[in-house]
Amino acid sequence: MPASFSVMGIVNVTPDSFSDGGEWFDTDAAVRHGRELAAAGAEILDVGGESTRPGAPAVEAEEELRRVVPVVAGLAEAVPRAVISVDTTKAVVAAAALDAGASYVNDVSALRFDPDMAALVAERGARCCLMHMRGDPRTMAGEARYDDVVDTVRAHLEERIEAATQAGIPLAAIDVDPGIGFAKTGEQNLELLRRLDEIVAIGPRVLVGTSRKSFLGRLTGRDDPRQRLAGTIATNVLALQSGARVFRVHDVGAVYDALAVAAHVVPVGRAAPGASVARHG
Ligand code: HH2
Repeated sequence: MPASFSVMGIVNVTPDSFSDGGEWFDTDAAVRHGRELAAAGAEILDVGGESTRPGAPAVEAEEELRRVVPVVAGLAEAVPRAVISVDTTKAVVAAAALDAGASYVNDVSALRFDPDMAALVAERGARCCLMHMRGDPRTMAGEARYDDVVDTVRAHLEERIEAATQAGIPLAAIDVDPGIGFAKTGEQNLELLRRLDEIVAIGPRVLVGTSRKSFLGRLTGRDDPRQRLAGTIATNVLALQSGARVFRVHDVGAVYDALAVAAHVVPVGRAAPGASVARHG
């Protein structure tokens, strides 16, 4: 029996994302892109309207709503079998996305930036991802100082799981993410991947997001983020081997195929809830 995994396809409805800013800014283009990602194997479609690249400007809620909600609604109708995720730190955006058909909240602040977010996720019975980050995208580059990055990330995620469950979110509805590239140096990203089993040991399903990130470019000499697919595949396959089960990527087809093959080789761990290796037709 192969290991189970889910691919989360990235639908950036932004003018300024680090690798594909502007490509899917138009609603129809974003919905078309999401449909293609689902056909290529994405079980989850992660719709975001605010870039989190280091130094990215904040986006007002009104503008984020305008970007994200029509795309979530379009995808919920066009790809009803997909799990639609909203990549936001704002409760008002998450609420509108949940109304429009999303059922997963990917909050890179792990429910910290908006005091209404945890209660919203709990009330709506949504699934969520709690990710490690320090500061915010404007300040995080200066905060990559740790005695032991893995120990710090693990303790932070355990604290955020406690906060989320206290707010009424069931443990089974929580995924955790070490936040590759968020307030981390390249070496710290590699250390997290090397010791990812320590994050897996926390308990919840682990999501990783290495796709096209700059540490891959530095290791391979690839300045253009679109040329970082091989590095993306290598890190995702290694993460699968370490027990991660959700893979947030731009290039869904290639990563899906790599994981589908690797899943037949890695030891089968705990089954991930709701995960499967069947590609959507
Ligand atoms: N990375 C990005 C955005 N959201 N969410 C989770 N859970 N994990 C990640 O690693 C993660 C994330 C950054 O990638 P991208 O969306 O392509 O870029 P941008 O933030 O510039 O739109």
